[in-house]
Amino acid sequence: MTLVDAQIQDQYPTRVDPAQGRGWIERAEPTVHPGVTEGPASAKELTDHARDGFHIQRDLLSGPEVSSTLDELRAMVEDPGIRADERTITEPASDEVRSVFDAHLLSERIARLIREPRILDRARQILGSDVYVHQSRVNFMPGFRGNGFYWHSDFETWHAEDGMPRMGAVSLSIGLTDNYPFNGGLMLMPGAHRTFVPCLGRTPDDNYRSSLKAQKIGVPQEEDIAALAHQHGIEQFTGPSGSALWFDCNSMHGSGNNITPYPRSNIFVVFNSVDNALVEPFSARERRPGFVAARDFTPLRS
Ligand code: 6CS
Ligand code: FE
Repeated sequence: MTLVDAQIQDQYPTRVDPAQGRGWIERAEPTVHPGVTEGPASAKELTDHARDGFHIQRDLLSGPEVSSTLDELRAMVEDPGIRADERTITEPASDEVRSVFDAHLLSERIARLIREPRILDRARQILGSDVYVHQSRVNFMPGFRGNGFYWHSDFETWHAEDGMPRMGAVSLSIGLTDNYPFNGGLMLMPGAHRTFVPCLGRTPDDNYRSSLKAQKIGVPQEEDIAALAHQHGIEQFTGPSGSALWFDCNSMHGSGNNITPYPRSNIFVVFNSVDNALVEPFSARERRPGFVAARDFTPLRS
């Protein structure tokens, strides 16, 4: 096997046939990667992140920063051009906006924010290298009709459908509205990020056109979810707007539907290590479009 073959060897086979079985695979990579010793994250935050696969940052954004960002995004989704754009995903049962992808390209404010040391340098500390944006989105999770996201590992999708070789990415979720236990606050299983759970089912062509509305392929079997929950328990990211959650690409997470009047609108930005650049999908016939899986690996600079 050449070095190249070794580099693109599939360490995490998924979307397998039931007959192949789907034994759990132990994570090969560290969660906090070595390589960058300086940055805004404290030793305790990094220890917590390594242990649980996530850590919470209170008051990442100030009140004025939250309100000005939310106002800009709410105005943006009123624009008919944005509503018609393929990067805008509506809820399955209504035409409410569920997500807008490429938020860091559509919003100058978000473009500047993610380059600030308080965010960029924390991502570099966790990933141990220069980073680039793999994907960004605003999940609006509107009141009354905001559908949740079933249990899943983002990495399972990014590996299978985007060709992300290893677990070298981290997501940042920033609350633009208050995140409550009852309005779709993100649930995570602390420590489950150290286990890769292969999923069943072949990836249909253009899967993203439906999976971003409601994911059917690439979700674990119920017995896997139950076993992980019994082993690790379930915690929830809640807090006032401006709070932020950093979570590992392989965190098992999900959120419930929002039937309350209170929207749970969060910005999500996925940082990938420049040493973990995408290759070809490991379990899909075609690449996904750039707005869900960037192919420009230029390091992000302040
Ligand atoms: O397919 C994706 O990339 C998206 N799907 C989910 C359920 N979470 C991560 C990401 O936004
Ligand atoms: Fe996700």
